[in-house]
Amino acid sequence: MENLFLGIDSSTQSCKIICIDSDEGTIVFQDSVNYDRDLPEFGTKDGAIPSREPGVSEADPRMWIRALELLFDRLINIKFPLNLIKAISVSGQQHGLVCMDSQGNLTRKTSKLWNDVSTKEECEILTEAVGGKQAMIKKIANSQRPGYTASKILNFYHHEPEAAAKTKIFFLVHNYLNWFLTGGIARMEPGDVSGMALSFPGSHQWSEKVCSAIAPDFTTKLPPVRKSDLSIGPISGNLVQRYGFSSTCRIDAGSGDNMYGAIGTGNVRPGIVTISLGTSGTAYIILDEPYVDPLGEIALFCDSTGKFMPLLCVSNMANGYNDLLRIHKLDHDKFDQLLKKTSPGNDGKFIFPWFVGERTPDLPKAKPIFWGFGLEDFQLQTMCRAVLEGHILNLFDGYRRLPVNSREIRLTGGLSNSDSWCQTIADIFDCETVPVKGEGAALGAALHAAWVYFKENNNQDRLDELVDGFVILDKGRRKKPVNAGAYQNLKKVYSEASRRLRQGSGDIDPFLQVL
Ligand code: XUL
Repeated sequence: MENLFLGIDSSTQSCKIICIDSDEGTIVFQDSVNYDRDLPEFGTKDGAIPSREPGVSEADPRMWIRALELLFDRLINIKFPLNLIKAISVSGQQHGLVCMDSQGNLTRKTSKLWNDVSTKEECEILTEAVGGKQAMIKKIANSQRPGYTASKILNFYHHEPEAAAKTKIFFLVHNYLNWFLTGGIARMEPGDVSGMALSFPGSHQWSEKVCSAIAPDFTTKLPPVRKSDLSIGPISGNLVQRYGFSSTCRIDAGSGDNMYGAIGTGNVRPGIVTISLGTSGTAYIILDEPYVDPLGEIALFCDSTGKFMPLLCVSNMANGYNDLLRIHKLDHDKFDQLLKKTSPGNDGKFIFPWFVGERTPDLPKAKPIFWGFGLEDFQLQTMCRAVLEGHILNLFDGYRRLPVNSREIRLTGGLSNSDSWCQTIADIFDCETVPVKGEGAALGAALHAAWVYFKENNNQDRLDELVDGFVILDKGRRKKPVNAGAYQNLKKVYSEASRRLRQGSGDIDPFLQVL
């Protein structure tokens, strides 16, 4: 156990850690803390504080630190040799905003998360300031969406000007945890920074137009952005004292959860597609050069290895499915049994699964829509298939814009454990799917920590070797498309109906009515 590396994934609903032994090629420890269950004092549901205000999704950043402390306590209790950990890397949910004063106090008690869609107005203001959507895409390779960080910051300046004035540092989630782990180092890196929508990914320059539309002094509050493949400093003396880490343990740059999901699923070179089925649904590829979607529906981010990462994100994925299970007291097996009573394509019935508004298509205030249902169709089995297929049709509709033609899709995230999900994705995408074993982003973080450590200490670039040694495809659960024909027309119907719903020709926008 000479070379241990710790990966931490601070995600929407939980904090997971994985410790790898790079010499043995083994995972030596993994554990997780679920915020709702294990930290009830923070009062979250699905990782966010329930809010009456439409579209608001926020959490107390101290909860993420508390989760980490709880996991370190558990390691101490089992006498884990924390002193042998050579480096730690943090994966964080993307886009979440943490605001801090010069003393390290939060100037905003809660952080607006990636799935907060309350900042549509601010997106419009920023877009107008730059000269419209096309001009914005030209400047930063992305359109402004409420999920991204820029509009969250403008919203803070608008609604809490005094607190914004007191703020000295604007952070993303993983930067905040790095700040805690190092005892005060404030650094950013290109992967997560590209999700702020403040710069052209990879350009190393804040967009003057976007930033000045937020506040004149705003860029002085953004920490320096350094390369993703560097460590940022040693672990803090305080954590060495409390937990027995070695004082030489390094904290590496860290990144967003999708960037680390890519590493944890072996997606480190062009030609591979990953779909992550978590609270959000994402599909991404890695490219050597930037890809800019003229409609701004596919985001352009940097990855955490110096390349580019075009990414589709839908905000509705596990939510509709999990709520259906909860409300009807179903488990995955019972759901699958019910599904067997229906046939693929559900005779044309599906749900536009826009339960919490939607990022792609860009409908932050949308509501779900039942399509094709007659009065006799509201039976549980029909609903089950309509929810499952609705989620996947929605994902596919955005996926078609990714510049890729893949023969195999790698699946990660909680729902990749369900064979119904894996098979239905294979059928709707008309492409083989294979789940990747383990926790993608946390494993990616541990592998990144090891990669950076060996680069900095032994001058070795072992990324491919580490990925090949640790990323295991669950080949026994590979699914070939067997019902692709059932979805050919349905996909066209979904796409065209979605387009018409959004076209809008009347004087009210049905997606903006709060009834
Ligand atoms: C991606 C996105 C989500 C979060 C989830 O742009 O917003 O996938 O990263 O943690």
